[in-house]
Amino acid sequence: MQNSINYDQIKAAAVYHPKPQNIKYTYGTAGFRMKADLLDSVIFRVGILGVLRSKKLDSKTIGIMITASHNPEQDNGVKLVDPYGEMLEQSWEDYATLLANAQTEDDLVDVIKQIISKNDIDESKPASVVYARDTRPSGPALVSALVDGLKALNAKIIDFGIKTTPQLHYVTRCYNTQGTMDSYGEPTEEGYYKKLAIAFRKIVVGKPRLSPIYIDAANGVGAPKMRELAKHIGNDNLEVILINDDYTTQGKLNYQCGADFVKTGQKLPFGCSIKYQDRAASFDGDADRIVYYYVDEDGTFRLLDGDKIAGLAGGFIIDLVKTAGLEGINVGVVQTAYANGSSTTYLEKVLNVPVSCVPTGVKHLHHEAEKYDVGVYFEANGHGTVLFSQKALKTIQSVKGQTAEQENAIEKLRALTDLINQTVGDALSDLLLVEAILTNRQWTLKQWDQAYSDLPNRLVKVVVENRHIFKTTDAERKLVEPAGLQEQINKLVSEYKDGRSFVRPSGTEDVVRVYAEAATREECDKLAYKVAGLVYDQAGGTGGKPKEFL
Ligand code: 16G
Ligand code: MG
Repeated sequence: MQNSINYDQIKAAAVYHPKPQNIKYTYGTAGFRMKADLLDSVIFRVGILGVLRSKKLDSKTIGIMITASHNPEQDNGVKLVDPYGEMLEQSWEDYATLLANAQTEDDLVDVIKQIISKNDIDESKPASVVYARDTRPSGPALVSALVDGLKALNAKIIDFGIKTTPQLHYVTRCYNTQGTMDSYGEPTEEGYYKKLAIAFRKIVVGKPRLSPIYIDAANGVGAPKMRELAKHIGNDNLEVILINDDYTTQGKLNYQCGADFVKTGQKLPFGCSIKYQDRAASFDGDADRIVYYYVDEDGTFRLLDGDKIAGLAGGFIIDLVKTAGLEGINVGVVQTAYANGSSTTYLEKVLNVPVSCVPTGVKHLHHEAEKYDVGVYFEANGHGTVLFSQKALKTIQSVKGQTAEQENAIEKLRALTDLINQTVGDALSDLLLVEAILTNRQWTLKQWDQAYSDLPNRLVKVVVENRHIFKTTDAERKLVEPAGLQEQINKLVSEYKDGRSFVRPSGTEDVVRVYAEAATREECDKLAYKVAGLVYDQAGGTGGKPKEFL
């Protein structure tokens, strides 16, 4: 009875991980995320949930990642990864929330029993969990809380050490597909690098190497991992210069650097002094986002965000599919409301691809992208990937080209299916994707940028008494509640050329976000702050009205 659940054992372990009073935890878009010192009991319970999920899914290995991505260093967080490397099934998010909020040991046991009975879980099934963490100083203590939770339910525990979030997603899928037809790769860090490096070399073979790429690693886990990956690829294929790679000095993680800093502030990260014609990119703290940038002749900062990457990747893949003569394979792109209006127009009108818009959050994009044979999804913030359906994979694997040109395109598509992380957006894999495409096209960042010009855009945060009164529809592009507010926003928007604006409650911060774009920078800023002011006045704004640019 090694595997069955011993409730006394769970209670005894839970005593060491008491839930603080007066806190309500919620498993949100990115799992649990908050100040690290509030997370001990939560992580212990996430361990328990991971074990239950594994038992439910016939002993498949579940992944658990301890990270708070681009948040400040004092925060931390945790999320669960399902067997094929996808986000935890949505219906289980509620169980995570229930477990986290069980106040006493007895409450905790009650919730566990509820989950077991609702899901008809066979308690005697063995369970297996693989976990990793990023470089945050709070990581080790949280890992030990996690391990206590896993041990309390006698799970098989695999410690994957310090890793990027996408590496944990990768390894989870590897464990669950080992020895099957869909084997995803070797379940090791080394296996990950090899798979990516081999694929990259296949795509760039015979093409002159580009100039070096500066990588701002946000002083996070992406720094050591990128260094490792670069070794596997070799300097003759890709020249990488790391900056903000100090992941051991406390206080530096994400501080004035990283993809989120660059995207939000639309400026260079600290420590980056690139010149005209240099090429640079930023990862976020757990290396699942990437944005590119350069400076123009006149020193203007130019950002190539997730939308630009979607355009670049979409265009390249469509060309390859056409050249390979695989007309039966449809390519589609998935975006969120934050996608720049110009990018959507470019995709629809120039590349002629279908574009879907879904609510913010990787799980929404991922699921929508699965509907295409080849589904490209990117959030403007730089999180994204390309998914190949079973049908596409089979075709690409088996088809034979009639001409050398066709065969070459098929070979490249084949390599892309290995190069691109199929589980989740991955800064390392996405970097190689972009570099591979630019190397093939022999494009500078400026040439890539010329596909379309972004409409000026602005994001403003509004602090309100209760952000949960905001309800949206139409992939978050319209407010349903508070009643009447959307009509007022529409009226404002209609006064600006190419104006667009929407309002949604954040899933990761206690704020409401206002997005606006318009034909000129000035108009865009005005629109953004007018809408923000409207929200503040009409929906319980607190702590000062946002009023810059008005
Ligand atoms: C999380 C999401 C990201 C989304 C962001 C929005 C995942 C893994 N991550 O980081 O996709 O863009 O939240 O944050 O789903 P917001 O709701 O605070 O605007
Ligand atoms: Mg991240």
